[in-house]
Amino acid sequence: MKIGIVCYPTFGGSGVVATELGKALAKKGHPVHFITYNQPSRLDFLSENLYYHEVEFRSYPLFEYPPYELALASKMVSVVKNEQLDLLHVHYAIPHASAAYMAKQILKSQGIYIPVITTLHGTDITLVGKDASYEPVVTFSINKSDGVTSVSRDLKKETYEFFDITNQIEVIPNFIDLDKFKKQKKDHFKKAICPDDEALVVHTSNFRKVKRVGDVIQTFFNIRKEIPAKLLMIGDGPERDPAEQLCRELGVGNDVRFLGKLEAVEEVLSVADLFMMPSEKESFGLAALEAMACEVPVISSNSGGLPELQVQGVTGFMSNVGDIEDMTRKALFILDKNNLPLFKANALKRAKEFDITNILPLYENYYRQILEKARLKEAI
Ligand code: GMT
Repeated sequence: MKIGIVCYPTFGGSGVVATELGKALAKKGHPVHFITYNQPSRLDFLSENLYYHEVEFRSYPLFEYPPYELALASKMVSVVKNEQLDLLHVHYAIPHASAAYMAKQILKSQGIYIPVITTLHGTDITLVGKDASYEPVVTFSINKSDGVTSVSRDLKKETYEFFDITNQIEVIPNFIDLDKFKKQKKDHFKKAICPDDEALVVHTSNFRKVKRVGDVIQTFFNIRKEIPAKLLMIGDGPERDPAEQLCRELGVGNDVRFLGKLEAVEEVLSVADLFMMPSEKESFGLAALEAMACEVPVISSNSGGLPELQVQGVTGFMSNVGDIEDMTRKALFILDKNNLPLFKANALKRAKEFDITNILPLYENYYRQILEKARLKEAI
């Protein structure tokens, strides 16, 4: 199958899933064409089956807001035509699904039929998509997609609850490449961060409000009152400054390090004892899965799709959003030297269920199903 993938080329979960999916499909022999405004951050290896098409958009003094969606649709039209793609798979509904719909209509007027699959990732539904400024377009373009997938059962449920959706939604969870995300021997690194064998807590995110980074700091403050511990905060975003300020106010500045955006997250996860994801909303929680694959148990909220990833009391614990006392108690239980080894082993065992080799065939089968449906439609 010749597949076009449209995504955000950034560190965010949807871009990571799209890029890793494209790389895995290319390895299996499918030519994959990425269409984005920048080289995706994890598109870091060469393959005869991988192509990248940059969306260029001209600005003009009249445009206060450059019309990216139009440039994207135009690029999709040219790539589908020139590369004779079989299908387009767009990740994150806004604005990719509506741009794909426009491209599809343009191609149809030229006698070319291209099926479009939209994958819903989370905030495109739970936060941004629901907003009145986008909702009608999101609803329309989901309904007009030839196939729709969501990364958890919870996200599927929420999509049906908040939008007037007539299309079927297929759940295909996030996945992990266990060759990349695995515990590596990094003793020197652990020694440098935790010279007195302190417990190491890690958080990674885009530091948006929805991630509740303040809860990570507050919980860490409580943990550190009981046991020696260090905290590494990876990523960057609007809530980083307030989080650093909170560390200063609580007097934990010396035990918390903000590392900013980091490529090799797996190296830090390799020496971690606990991962924290107290999010207000989380459709799946890819960052938690990455931690689990590196044998790190997780303290998270019980929001969104997290209960579809975490097993309560086995891979870690889930608490109600904002319940810092509960998260503290549970974190201390995990970090107890008598309990930690089992939690670590369980985290890895669960992560293996989301191995890319298990999930990739789900996408391939779904593609075939949608292509078959499209062929039947064309034949009528
Ligand atoms: O906020 C983020 O975590 C980034 C966001 C994105 O769209 O890039 O991630 C979403 O998609 C990931 C991949 O499917 C999911 O694992 C994340 O849970 C989801 N984030 C939220 O729902 C907040």
